[in-house]
Amino acid sequence: MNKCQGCGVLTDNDLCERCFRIKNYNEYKKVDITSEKFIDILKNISNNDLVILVVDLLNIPESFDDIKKYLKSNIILVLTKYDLIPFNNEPKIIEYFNRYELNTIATVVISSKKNYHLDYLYELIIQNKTSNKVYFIGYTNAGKSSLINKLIYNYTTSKSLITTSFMPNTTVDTISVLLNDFILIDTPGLINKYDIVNYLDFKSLKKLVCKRKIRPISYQIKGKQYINIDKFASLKIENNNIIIYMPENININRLYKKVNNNLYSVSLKIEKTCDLVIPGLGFIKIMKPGNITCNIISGVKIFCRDSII
Ligand SMILES: Nc1nc2c(ncn2[C@@H]2O[C@H](COP(=O)(O)OP(=O)(O)O)[C@@H](O)[C@H]2O)c(=O)[nH]1
Ligand SMILES: [Mg+2]
Repeated sequence: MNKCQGCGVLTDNDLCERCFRIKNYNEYKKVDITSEKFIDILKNISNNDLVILVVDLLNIPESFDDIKKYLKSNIILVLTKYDLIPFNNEPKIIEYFNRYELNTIATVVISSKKNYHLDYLYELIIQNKTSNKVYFIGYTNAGKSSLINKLIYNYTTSKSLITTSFMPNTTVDTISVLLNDFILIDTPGLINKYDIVNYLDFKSLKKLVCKRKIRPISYQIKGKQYINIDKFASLKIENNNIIIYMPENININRLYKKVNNNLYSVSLKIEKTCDLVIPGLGFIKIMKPGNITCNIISGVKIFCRDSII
């Protein structure tokens, strides 16, 4: 048995059946893995090995406590999918991440898709690696495998590709790839069990895929109004201004009276301007204090954070 080059699972061939089907037929199959496997991998990273923590700028986790708990190595924080976000104040974005108190030696904003800042990141890796291993960690779907593929494509003559997809848990086990004289190690990634991706079928998951830069949608809300976000969520808001940052295929509309749905209801008291985050879906900037009722698919945990823009 050897490891599948696409996802790390044990297989008799170079590529397992699932990766073969994703690559050749665009056919996806969801696999269930747990965070325990990833935590075991984290615990086994030596303090000497450099770690690249990959964060999706569109899906920033509420905290990094799990990662901080198990990881003692130096971290290069990589904020990716910059091509998708409609704000371009890089110093401000980088400064925003100070609040997480990660053990970072550098922070860089990149886009694997647009090859943005990959040269800079490559230099940082070369300068800061203290062993021949560099681990890529973060939440599932953050863009770890895409980043490794881009580094291999840019800086080696190798053609091997790790499987990437918009489905969670594409990478199943560690995958090692050689980047000249050192090894890049891809990992499955931590699962946020409160992320909406865990509760959607294939068709809905496809809607979450963001193909181009997000176009924010603003609403001035006078009196009591309802904002419907596809079948996924609905907000009851009074006298406020909001800006919605979500993928273009999500259907968003405003209603003046309530429609029945079987979503789970959460009441929020907003004290100051903040972002209301729906993990995996996007976020809504709420400009004024007030009460908001959010109806959401049961199991998804929304949260408020200081506004990033
Ligand atoms: N627009 C954009 N999409 C990206 C970027 N990096 C990754 N993605 C997409 O994000 C999804 C998850 O990527 P993947 O590399 O499989 O994430 P992983 O689970 O962390 O390995 C895929 O649909 C990728 O095409 C990026 O820089 N820009
Ligand atoms: Mg992956």
